[in-house]
This record gives sequence, structure tokens and C-alpha cells, in this order.
Amino acid sequence: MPHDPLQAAADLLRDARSVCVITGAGVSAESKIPTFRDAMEGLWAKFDPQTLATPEAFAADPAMVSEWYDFRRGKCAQAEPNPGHLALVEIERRLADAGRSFTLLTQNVDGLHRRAGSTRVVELHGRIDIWRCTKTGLEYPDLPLPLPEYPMPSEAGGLLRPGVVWFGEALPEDALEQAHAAAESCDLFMSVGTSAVVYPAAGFLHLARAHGSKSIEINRDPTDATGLVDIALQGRSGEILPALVELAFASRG
Ligand code: BV8
Repeated sequence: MPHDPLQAAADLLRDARSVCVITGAGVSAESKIPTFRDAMEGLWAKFDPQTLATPEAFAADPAMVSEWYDFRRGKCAQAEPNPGHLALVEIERRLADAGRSFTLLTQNVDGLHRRAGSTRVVELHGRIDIWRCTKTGLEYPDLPLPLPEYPMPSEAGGLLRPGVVWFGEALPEDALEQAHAAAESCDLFMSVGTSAVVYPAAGFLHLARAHGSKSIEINRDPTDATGLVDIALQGRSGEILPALVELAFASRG
């Protein structure tokens, strides 16, 4: 580990030709959205999100699962992008201005990267603000908050399910393709605010490294990725990302 890891990370970011970032719930934690494995809030404290975020849970109790997602959808709608999200928008802008490529892969379903202004976003696990008909696949964005009933019947006689990828479900093909392409071609891969335990998302760091990219982790706690990356910066994404951008690009004004 370099003696000044933040400066070393900034040097890698400044000189990178193609950057791929993956974010997890730790980036949105700075916007007061509880991470996936943190203690669940109040009413939901007695449930394990990993068992709730599955097709089986929805089939068994569509009303309860719909209410859980609608509760979270409301939390996400109330949340605002934080300095970590905005720093990633700045990195995208700086690289675009320099004719370099940037791809932001996110496991987060809260839409905060898009709301912050990121445009090169690949939402690997879908979106919590969209409901989808279980019969036709038709998508319903912007439904009233909260929904009038749980579960919501669809016009086609099915039910509306959350537009997220559940455990045991395949990620969207186009998202996987974009993620593979970005991870294989980048010369800098950054893993930010994720415990790096959920696959295939956690595999993109390995793919990038296998293709010779340098790698940086920014996370509050050590993870499975910490021992693999070139530079591990431990701390809050809302503080480290802006500091990194400042060091990497400030001299360029
Ligand atoms: C699939 C949407 C196959 C729903 C989510 C190997 C290969 C492929 C699959 C598997 C495999 N091994 C196991 C699997 C199965 C499974 C899996 O990975 N299980 C794990 C648990 C072992 N994977 C799947 O099921 C995937 N599907 O592979 O399908 C298939 C193929 C073809 C056909 C059919 C099937 C689907 C996975 C997607 C699941 N959906 N979310 C919802 O949100 O309700 S994943 C969910 O977990 C969230 O998206 C979240 O991002 C992710 C991780 O949860 P968290 O821990 O909360 O978040 P994170 O990991 O980001 O951790 C928070 C971190 O932030 C912590 O480290 C903390 O230290 C840090 N932090 C906290 N605060 C801060 C901070 N850091 C910085 N600053 C802070 N302030």
C-alpha cells in the first residue's frame, strides 16, 4: 500500500484512459437509505432482506413483499443525492471532457446516481421506482406513493411486482453486456460502498483485474475485495470521493 494512498489513487484516476466504477448500498447510505445488510428499520427489523428479495417470498406473500418495497420506494423518493454521488458525476464529466471513457455500474435500485446527474449508469439490479406486471412485463413508473393496495392487481389480471432483480433472478442481458464490456476494457476499476458479496456484480472487479486494470476500493469496512485491490481507502464514500476528485482534477481547474 502506497504511503499516501489517497494521492496514489488520485494519480491513477487522473491518468486513467477508461474508468469503470461499481457502487453498492454504502454510497446511498450517505443519503440515509439503509444498506441491505444493516439492521432493518422498525417494522421490518424482524425480516431478513435476503429472504424478502426473492420470487419465492413474493409468491408466498405478495402483499407483505409489495408493502416492504413500497416502504423502501418511499424512502428512496425522499432521499437526495449526496456528495459521493456528485463526485461521481464530476468524474464522468472530467473524463468525457478529456475524451476518455467512464461507466458507472450500480447495484443500487434507488435511482440516486441518475438523479445526481450521472448519465453513463448501468443499473444491474433494476429500479425500485418501477413496478412491472407479472403477466405482461409491462412497466409502471411513477405510481402513486403509497400504492392504494397490496398487492396491486395489474390491468392484465396479474400482479404488479417491483422492477428489481431478486436473488435467484438473472440480471438484465443488456446490463450484463455493458458491464462486461466496461470491466474488460477499463484501465482503472473502482469498487465503492459495496460488501462485494453479491454475484455476478462482485465478479466485475475480478474481470477488470484479469484484463490488467488497476483497482481501488472505497468502503467503510474491509470486504472480500480489500485484499485484491491496488489501493484500499477505508472510510465514508461521501468524504473520500470528493477528496479524490479534488486531488485528481483540481490542478486542471
Ligand atoms: C443470479 C435488488 C442466476 C433487490 C439485489 C455466483 C454467480 C452468480 C450468482 C451467484 C453466485 N453465488 C451466489 C449467487 C446467488 C446470488 C448471490 O450473489 N448471493 C450472495 C448473497 C452469495 N446472486 C443472485 O441471485 C443474482 N442472480 O445470479 O441469477 C441466474 C442466471 C440465469 C438465470 C436465472 C438465474 C441476483 C443478485 C441481485 C439481488 N438483488 N438487490 C433489492 O434491492 O431488494 S442485491 C442487494 O444486495 C442490493 O442490490 C445490494 O447492493 C446488494 C448488496 O447488499 P448490501 O450489503 O447492503 O450492500 P452492499 O453489499 O453494497 O454493502 C454495503 C457496504 O457499504 C458495506 O460493505 C459497508 O461497509 C459499506 N458502507 C456502509 N456505509 C458506507 C459504506 N461505505 C462507504 N461509505 C459509507 N457511508
